[in-house]
Amino acid sequence: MKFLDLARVTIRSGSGGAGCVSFRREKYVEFGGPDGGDGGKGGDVWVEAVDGLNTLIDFRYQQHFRAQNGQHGMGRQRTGRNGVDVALHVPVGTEILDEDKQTILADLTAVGQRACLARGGNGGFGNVHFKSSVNQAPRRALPGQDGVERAIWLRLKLIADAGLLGLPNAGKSTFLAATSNARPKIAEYPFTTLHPSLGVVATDDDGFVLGDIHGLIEGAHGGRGIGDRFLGHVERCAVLLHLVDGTAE
Ligand SMILES: Nc1nc2c(ncn2[C@@H]2O[C@H](COP(=O)(O)OP(=O)(O)OP(=O)(O)O)[C@@H](O)[C@H]2O)c(=O)[nH]1
Ligand SMILES: [Mg+2]
Repeated sequence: MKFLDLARVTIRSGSGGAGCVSFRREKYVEFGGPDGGDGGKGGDVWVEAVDGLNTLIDFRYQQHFRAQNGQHGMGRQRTGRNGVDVALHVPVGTEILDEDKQTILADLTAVGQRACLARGGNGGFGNVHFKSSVNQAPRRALPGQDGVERAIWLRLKLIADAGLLGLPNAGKSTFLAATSNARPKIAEYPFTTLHPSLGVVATDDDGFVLGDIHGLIEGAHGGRGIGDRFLGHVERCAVLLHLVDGTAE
């Protein structure tokens, strides 16, 4: 599976349905009162952390998500149907950032955790709401509230208990392969590892997750080598292991 840890998506919640202007029509009933129903509420946009995903690659293929609009109100005091919500399924460890890439809107760290990113608009009132003693035939109804449209960034920070750091070729991937069930690519040239990988280390009780990232060289903070792009993936680790090549000068 291809690895992607940053994605921009646009979302739009549903607009509310409009209220209805309608009057009761029945045989032998003169001047039947107003009976226009309310519009339904628009659908919300949610984000939910799910099991079994470890990349945001899906969001390269689908970048727009919109929830359904609410149905308009109808005569005979019928309320419109609410719009269906839409949910973005992301891997555990995904942060949701605002368009400025700074403000954190949500941080999903457990399976099943969800957050609402855009609320659907409320439906408008039908003309039943506007009847009064002085206006028994109101021809007024409200339109539905508009949905919210916004762009957000998804940033994946893998969840590992321990993280491996070190210069390129220090043996990080070899260490991961030797201790866990992961089979990362190992070779004698620097920058073999281009994407972070995780492995589960079996212990007597539960086991823990070990994460391996690319090598860091002097000046990586300024973008040399692969830079510090994937450093966020070891940010949540409780322990960091720094591997040093014992044979190097
Ligand atoms: N002699 C010796 N060689 C090792 C040891 N550990 C790893 N190597 C070799 O060192 C080379 C680099 O190992 P990797 O595990 O790919 O190194 P890495 O830190 O993941 O490197 P990058 O992913 O490029 O940053 C490979 O050719 C390994 O076979 C060790 O303990 N002793
Ligand atoms: Mg490696």
